[in-house]
Amino acid sequence: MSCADDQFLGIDGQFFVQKVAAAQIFTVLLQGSAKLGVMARIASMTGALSPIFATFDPLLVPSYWIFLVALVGNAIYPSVLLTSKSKHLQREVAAQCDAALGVTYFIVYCIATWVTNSLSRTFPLTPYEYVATIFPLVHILGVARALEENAKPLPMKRPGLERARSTSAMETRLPPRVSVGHVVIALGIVAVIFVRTVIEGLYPFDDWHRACRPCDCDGTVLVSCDVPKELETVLLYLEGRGITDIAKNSLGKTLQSFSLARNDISTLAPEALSSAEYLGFLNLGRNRFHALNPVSFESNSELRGLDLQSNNISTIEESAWPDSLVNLALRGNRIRELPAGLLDARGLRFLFIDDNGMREVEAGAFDLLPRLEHVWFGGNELDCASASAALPASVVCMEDRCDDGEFGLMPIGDGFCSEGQGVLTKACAWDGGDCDS
Ligand SMILES: [Ca+2]
Repeated sequence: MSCADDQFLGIDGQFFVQKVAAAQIFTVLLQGSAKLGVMARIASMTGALSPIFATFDPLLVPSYWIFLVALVGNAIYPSVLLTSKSKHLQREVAAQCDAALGVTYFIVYCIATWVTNSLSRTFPLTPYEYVATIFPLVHILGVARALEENAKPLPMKRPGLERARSTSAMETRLPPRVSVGHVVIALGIVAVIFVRTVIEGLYPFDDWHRACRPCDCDGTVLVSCDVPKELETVLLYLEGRGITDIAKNSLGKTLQSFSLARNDISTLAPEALSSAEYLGFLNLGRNRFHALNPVSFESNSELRGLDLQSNNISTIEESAWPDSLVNLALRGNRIRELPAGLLDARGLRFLFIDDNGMREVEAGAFDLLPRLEHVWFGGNELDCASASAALPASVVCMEDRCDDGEFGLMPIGDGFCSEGQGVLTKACAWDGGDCDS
């Protein structure tokens, strides 16, 4: 079988050019139809990445264009090289082009889907997407093997292959008429795939300057997030976009970490977050909240961290938080009093109520926080000593300021060792103990 394969379809085989021509049409169709739309959506995620992947942010748009250029190149190169009278161009260079394009498809796509946290796209679930992702890799291995075989000295070849090897490049080249047909078909496929993204209104035909890109706002209300939904992204950062509210069902189900820091939100509609049922971390810091409205989090039974720092919150109302909540940051608000029996969060371990100008903590204020470990209390009128009567003995009261950088206070106690994010310090309770193992 492999002998026949070498003789007819291998790099030196009689039907090598026909095989390459056919395979390249298939590659263009598969890569283009499965991935160009994904790459276009990823391009419009620019500016909405987690700070962890900020380095890659400027690369999202170029990666779309690299992918598109690779597709066009893939459509054109076979008809140029396979019609060549030079055996070197017709065989080796064609195989090298093939391998280079395969590497491009694989690497560009994997990095782009990884940094946008579109994990189900990187590790696709449907057989079609699976083939489209893995095919270039398998193909590269095949091409590499063929090039390697070809590099072997002639005497190593079996006698039967001598005829094939002696076939001149002129005889085996793709007839010019076929090559014209090839390039027309291949470019036609790329054009159809491209037009489909135009119809869908994807990058570069979307409104790049819209305030809530990659989502859409009606005025200042976030009304849909189709691109992140379709990418099934798990992290989304829409910071400083002037957003005031979120319409029901705008968020995708796969969203796990969502930042709306530095917007203009004062209240959230009751079901604003209900569609994001796996939401684990929410940053609402530096908005305009003047009260806590935990009714908004009723459907978010996975919520582990909530950052509400630097808002305008002055009172704690009676509130039941999801039992999953581990870290609540109320730093930099105007909560002057902590009344008894109102803050009810059965799983809460880390509470930031520093920089509030706190004057009074009632006895029993922490009674409904049975798992509380650390309270940050600096920058208040009361200090830890004067609040100690209300604090259970097992709770560590912190007066040192835990400095949060671009990653915010949410890494503390999130269950992951957040080394390099500035929280592995005594003042930050050693990342909430996340690095102990
Ligand atoms: Ca951590």
